[in-house]
Amino acid sequence: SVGNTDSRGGLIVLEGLDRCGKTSQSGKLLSYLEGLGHSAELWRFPDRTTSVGQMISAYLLNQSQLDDHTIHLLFSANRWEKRSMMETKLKAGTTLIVDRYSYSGVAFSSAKGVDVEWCKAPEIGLLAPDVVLFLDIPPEKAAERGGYGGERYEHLEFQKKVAQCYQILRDSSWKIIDGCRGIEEVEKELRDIVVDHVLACKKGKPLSLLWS
Ligand code: 2DT
Repeated sequence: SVGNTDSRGGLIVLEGLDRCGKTSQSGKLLSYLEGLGHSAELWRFPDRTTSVGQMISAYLLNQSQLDDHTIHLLFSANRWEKRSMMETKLKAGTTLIVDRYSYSGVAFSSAKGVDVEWCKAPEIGLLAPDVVLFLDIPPEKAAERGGYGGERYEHLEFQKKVAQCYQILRDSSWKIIDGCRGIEEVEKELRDIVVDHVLACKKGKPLSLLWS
């Protein structure tokens, strides 16, 4: 625990394969929470706006080559550079809806063969999500949805490996959401889960840290 028990915002993370619907659902959750009168912001990782983020973006666009460990640490650094702002916002009562977080970090790097424990180590001490909404969709189905861009990881064979790597990261903060259903049906399920967590945080649920 980082010791704060005052009313705070929730740290809500969406995870899943490319094309699972995370980004659309994140936007919908933001509007929903705002409509209920909650203070909320939409964040995403990688945050490509920082200088570290620009290095990550160039790598994802295949404009640069980096060793697997090096890019892993850049993704992690990109979360660390936002950590204090994250804590400030949460303690000020703002809920953060975060599109990808440390689980993407570990799943994508370990899918390349990097050791899982090694992947987790630089994430230790980041803020732990109050809930991880994992939008579950088979890689083949995600690929059928089309719209894979031309980025580095957007290939079926690699996404299959990522799907396996996500499995071993599941913990008690995860909710597995069937992402194969229609967008409204998924949205409805997410809304209730998120509101429950936002209220629990408001009532004083303490912040905790990764990786535990
Ligand atoms: P999008 O911006 O389209 O989500 O793609 N990734 C992401 C990692 O490999 N490690 C990380 O820590 C994070 C946050 C997932 C970003 C791509 O980068 C991958 C897809």
